[in-house]
Amino acid sequence: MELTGAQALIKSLEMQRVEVMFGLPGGAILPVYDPILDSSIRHILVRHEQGAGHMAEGYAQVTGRPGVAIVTSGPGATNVVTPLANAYMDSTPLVVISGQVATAAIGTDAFQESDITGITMGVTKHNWLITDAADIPRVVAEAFHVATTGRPGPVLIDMPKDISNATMNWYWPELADLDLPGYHPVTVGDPSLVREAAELLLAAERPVLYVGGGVLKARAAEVLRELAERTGIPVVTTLMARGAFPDSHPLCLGMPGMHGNYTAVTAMQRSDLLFALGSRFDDRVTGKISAFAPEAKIVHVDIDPAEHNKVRRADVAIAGDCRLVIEELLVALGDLGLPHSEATAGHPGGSPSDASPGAASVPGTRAASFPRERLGPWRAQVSEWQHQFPLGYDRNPTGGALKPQFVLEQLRDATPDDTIVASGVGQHQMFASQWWQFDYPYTWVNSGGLGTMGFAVPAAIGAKVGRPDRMVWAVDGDGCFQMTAQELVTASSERIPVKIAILNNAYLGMVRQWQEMFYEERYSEVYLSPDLPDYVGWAESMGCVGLRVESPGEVGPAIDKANDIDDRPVVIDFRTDAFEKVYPMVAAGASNDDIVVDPAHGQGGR
Ligand SMILES: Cc1ncc(C[n+]2csc(CCOP(=O)(O)OP(=O)(O)O)c2C)c(N)n1
Repeated sequence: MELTGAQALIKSLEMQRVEVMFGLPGGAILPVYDPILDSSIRHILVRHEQGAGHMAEGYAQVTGRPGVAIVTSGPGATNVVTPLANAYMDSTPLVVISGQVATAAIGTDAFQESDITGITMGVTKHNWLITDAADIPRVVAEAFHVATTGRPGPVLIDMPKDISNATMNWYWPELADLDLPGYHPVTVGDPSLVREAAELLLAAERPVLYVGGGVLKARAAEVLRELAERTGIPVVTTLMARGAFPDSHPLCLGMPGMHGNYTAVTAMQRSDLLFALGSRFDDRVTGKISAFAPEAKIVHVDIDPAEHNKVRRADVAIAGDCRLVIEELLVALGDLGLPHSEATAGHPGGSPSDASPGAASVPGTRAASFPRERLGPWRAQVSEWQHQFPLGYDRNPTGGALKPQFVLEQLRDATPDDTIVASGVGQHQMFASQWWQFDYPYTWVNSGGLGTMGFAVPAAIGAKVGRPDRMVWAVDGDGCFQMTAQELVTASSERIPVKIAILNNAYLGMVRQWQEMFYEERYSEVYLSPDLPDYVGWAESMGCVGLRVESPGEVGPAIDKANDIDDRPVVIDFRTDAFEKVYPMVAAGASNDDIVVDPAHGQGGR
């Protein structure tokens, strides 16, 4: 069958069972837009290519399937660089297709030419410039394979216009036909290392399971819970791993790090064994690295061996998929005599997509001295910290100010437990991560590594496209909202009923907080105004319902109203206290020992 390159590209995407792509056309990609009309793939026309990339990320984060974005050459392609960098940092599988000028014009500074494979080399797992239409099916198959295997990540396919117009004979490659020399992602862990890790785990007195986003990528939430319950070891979930272990579980300590709660931060700091699963010892988690968890041995499980010993030397470094390694570990623990779990069943958190056929229970062979009795003092200490330092804020503020934490508590309590929450970057992101109760995996969509303002609105739209059955809220800052709000036009026209809570504190709040704390209250370029723009008017002009909330008593009714609307997006402009700060806080570069609990209320966190 003879096809044009453009037809072959769309057919290849169909072969990959792509159901939706987010994009915006232009000259160099025009030939590819024509066969989209005859395709089964839904195309969502965005208003800015950055929106396309973040929508594809939101879609990928909640479905586990690769997100697809399609853009034209030059400015279309450069507009998607931020989402590529974002997806690279957060290991999100993304396939971006960019148009390119005709091959004969490459290198001539042709109209709308940019060297996008060069530009994105550092922010993609791999990229391809197609120079022969016959390569298209193979390159598409390779691109999806690379994006979704090993440590997931973004890839880019650059498609010159003459290649789209050329003809080729259709074929579909087998896995063995792919041309990926040197690409052999690991899956299972080395059994002898797993055994060593199991022995360390059984010998520890103050262990912590330090869970990162890799656990979600590996769809390992269910086996993680089995590991925690069988060993009785407390769990921290990083910003990228919220939901990987239920916040309501008695073993859950919540989020560690710069704005983590006191117990999670301090448990890691005092631990004698940090069992890191799909986490990367990010500086926002470790604080001053030389002072981080000084007495802890480290077991580091990561599918990407480049993460091992990058920041902190591991005593046992296991390269492998977190789900498979935890399954191997459960077997090893059984062989070493660890009995079945204590009765902590009945907590939510797994999802059918998490089911792991090989993760069945493992018979214990002999009674072990470990671990729950021995962990008694450690767990008692952890509970004491939780009791002593719960997360808090001023619930009776002078003048009836609207506290952002109050808004989040109300929103959390008025929405279904499996609501998907997307956030921007700043104080509102930290408040959302602290105050939401994440009991289900894949319900928290956020920009953890790159920290991209403007992520929330398009990511929420992509998430709603991927999970139309779920309620999707974006929690955004007023600064972030102004960066990508135009995508609400996309959401209105495509009838994607996302809901946006703007925590409008009239400032670039997180930067204001740092200027207050570290620059002697010298506020430089952080004031935004609460009224300009008029968020309600803006929302309505974009086809959304716009609501404004100025006092605590209006919060509940407005949320109820928004929850009842499902035929268009809703935006609520919450006028929150401009001077609220995020606590607890470990200052940048400080030791986690110097965590500052809320000085006004003498409280730390959970
Ligand atoms: C694209 C981008 N530019 C700048 C920053 C630096 N930055 C981090 S948080 C922040 C303030 C965000 O303000 P807002 O969206 O109003 O949220 P708030 O902190 O007030 O909740 C800024 C400017 C960033 N993270 N991303």
